Amino acid sequence: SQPFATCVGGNQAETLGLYPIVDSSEWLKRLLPLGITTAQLRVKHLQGQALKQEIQTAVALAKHYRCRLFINDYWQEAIAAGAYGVHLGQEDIASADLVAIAQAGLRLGVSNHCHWEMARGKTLRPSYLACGPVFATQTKAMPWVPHGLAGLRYWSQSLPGQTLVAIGGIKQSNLSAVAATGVSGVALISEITAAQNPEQATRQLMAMMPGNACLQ
Ligand code: TZP
Ligand code: MG
Repeated sequence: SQPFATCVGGNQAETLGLYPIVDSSEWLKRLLPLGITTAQLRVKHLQGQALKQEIQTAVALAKHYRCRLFINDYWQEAIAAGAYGVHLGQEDIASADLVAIAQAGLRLGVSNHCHWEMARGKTLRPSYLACGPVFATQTKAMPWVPHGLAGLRYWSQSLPGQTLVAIGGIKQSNLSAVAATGVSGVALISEITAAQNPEQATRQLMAMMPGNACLQ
């Protein structure tokens, strides 16, 4: 299998594709067999040994299905489990050891909600910059003005070669327009996890974003 590049691979755009964010390895068991190529484990309800175990289970599943799995927040547990990457918010940066993450060979994704954060996020040279919210969302309190499609186009044109991930309020009805802005990945929570039939919703969303590639 391909060795993981360090998190400073930020000047090399890659296609991340449809990027579901879920809160348990149970979700990954349901979604990864469908061919998901990038996913995030965003656990907010576990700690200690249970958290470590959940991250290890998720990483093992991701390796089995050759999916790029980013672990939200828990960078130490992600390093210990040999995860593909870590996803951090700007508020997490000060307390995270970015050098340790890079030296362990993990990728880094960073959340960005406004121009100021995009500028700061860019200086970290992450594997991808997440731009959100694209549209209004109920999933997480978002006191920022949504980037909108025009904002996403602006970022993809002004940061050529930078891997960008769109997030926030993305649904089947707007996915094609979001993908057409030139972003490398499209992250979604509720459109998948709150769907009546999450597997069917995922298949339909994937079909709208062809060309997803698994790790070799
Ligand atoms: N960061 C920016 S928007 C968002 C996060 C975590 C929530 C996205 O959830 P949804 O349900 O896809 O709008
Ligand atoms: Mg965080």
